[in-house]
Amino acid sequence: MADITLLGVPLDCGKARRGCLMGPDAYRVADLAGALAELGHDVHDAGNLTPAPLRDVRGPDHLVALPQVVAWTEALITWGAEATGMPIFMGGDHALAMGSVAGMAARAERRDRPLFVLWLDAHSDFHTPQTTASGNLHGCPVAYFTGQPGFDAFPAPPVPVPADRVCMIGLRSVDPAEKDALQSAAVATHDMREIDETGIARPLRSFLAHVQSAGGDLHVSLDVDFLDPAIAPAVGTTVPGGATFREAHLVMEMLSEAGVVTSLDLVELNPALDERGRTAALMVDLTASLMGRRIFDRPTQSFGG
Ligand code: HAR
Ligand code: MN
Ligand code: MN
Ligand code: MN
Repeated sequence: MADITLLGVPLDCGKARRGCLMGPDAYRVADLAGALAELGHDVHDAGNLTPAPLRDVRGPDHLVALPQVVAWTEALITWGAEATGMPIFMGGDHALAMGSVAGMAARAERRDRPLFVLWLDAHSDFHTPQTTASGNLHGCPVAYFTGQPGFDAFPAPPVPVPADRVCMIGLRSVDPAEKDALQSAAVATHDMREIDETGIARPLRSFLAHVQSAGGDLHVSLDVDFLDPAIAPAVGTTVPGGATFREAHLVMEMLSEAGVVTSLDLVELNPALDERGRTAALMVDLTASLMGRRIFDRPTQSFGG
């Protein structure tokens, strides 16, 4: 059983529309801790993280809340590098993944293991401060933690994650600049057209086999908008054509069976946009599936063969 730490990260400045700061409490109200404890895990709620003190940082003028996002990133890297067990980062918007992933990469290096990242999102979040048109830093975390240039205002990621250790599934909103950058980067990108043609299990299975054979740690970053808006309305950036209830559960069950997941982000939940808490409840159920909830037990799967 896992030693799970829930960390609230009420970061709400990665974009203009407010509400994600209520995310951590929505997960508490939906009893994420109870759902995981019921599966036999040892669960601790570490409360909410506090950002580092604001510094006078410079960057392109159109960036939204740059000093604040830098301050959160610093606090997350410090917290994550020392974390033990299985951290679950309860967001907060996706700008938190700059610090959560950079922190987990620092921790993985200390454990002498390579860190891999599974990015479950409608968006590739691969902008740099120079390419983002919106100025919203929640659209930039993957470029940051893979060590792309242009993040001078930020602390350098202690251990950049090589792009070829990142796998994105669920893509259906990729800006032209991101598309160009992804074409020359080694990130594995699986868009919804591919999922429709081949199914969601195929790219996931091959990525998990790769993580297993490398003896890696796996960080999963789950953006609410990975899911179809019909089942997950509580997000500011809904994009039609997302993962179904069944696809999302299958992903979580395969992740659980692979036994390689060592940390998780739950991001972009905006409780002000939810309908009677159903998106929060779905995210809790998906996390429970990731942590071992099953209909029936199956023989442990080997993704190597
Ligand atoms: N690509 C767009 C931008 O940079 C939208 C980014 C939206 N990102 C998230 N997280 N909601 O995936 O503004
Ligand atoms: Mn414990
Ligand atoms: Mn995202
Ligand atoms: Mn998204």
